Amino acid sequence: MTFQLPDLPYAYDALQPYMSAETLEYHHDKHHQAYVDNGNKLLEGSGLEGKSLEEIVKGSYGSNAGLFNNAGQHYNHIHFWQWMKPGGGGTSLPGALQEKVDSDLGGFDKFRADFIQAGVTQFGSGWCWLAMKDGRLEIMKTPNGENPLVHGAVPLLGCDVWEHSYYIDYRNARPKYLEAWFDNLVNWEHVEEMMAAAS
Ligand code: MN3
Repeated sequence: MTFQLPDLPYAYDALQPYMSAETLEYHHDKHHQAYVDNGNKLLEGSGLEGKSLEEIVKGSYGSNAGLFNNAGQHYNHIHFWQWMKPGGGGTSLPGALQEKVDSDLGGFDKFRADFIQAGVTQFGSGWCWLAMKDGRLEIMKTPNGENPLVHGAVPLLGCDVWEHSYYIDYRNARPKYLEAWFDNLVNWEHVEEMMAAAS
């Protein structure tokens, strides 16, 4: 496949005041575009041309770092845009997701605290995740462009904790960004759809 930058599913200013138009414009138009452009260059001659994005991410992990970093970040960002929506967040999860969070993660409050803590404690650039592994929900964190796909799990929700995702709006206050993101932006219906597809 050839990597292509998807359109944002909302306007640049739709996630204000929690994520500014300036942040979204740079993050989508510059950072994600660069992963797409570099990924396409590195895909040529890699032996993974024609594979799905998931196959390219898994197939380059540990063997082609340049391609992996860019393909991984392309995958992560395609979903990151979908994992947010205007008027998202809140404390009420869709029913099937709530049940799974209760049984596997000790309830919503513990899930929220553990997810935010994973993002706060990811040293340097990376992501924190809700993922499905062996039929159970897990909280994970990964460095750089890595994601749960390369650890035998399926990502259901991920938050980008690279500084480019929050520095314009929150400066160095990563915990404040994570709390605002979780409480106000998460598209829980999309998370539940990904959980259903992974089950
Ligand atoms: Mn990013």
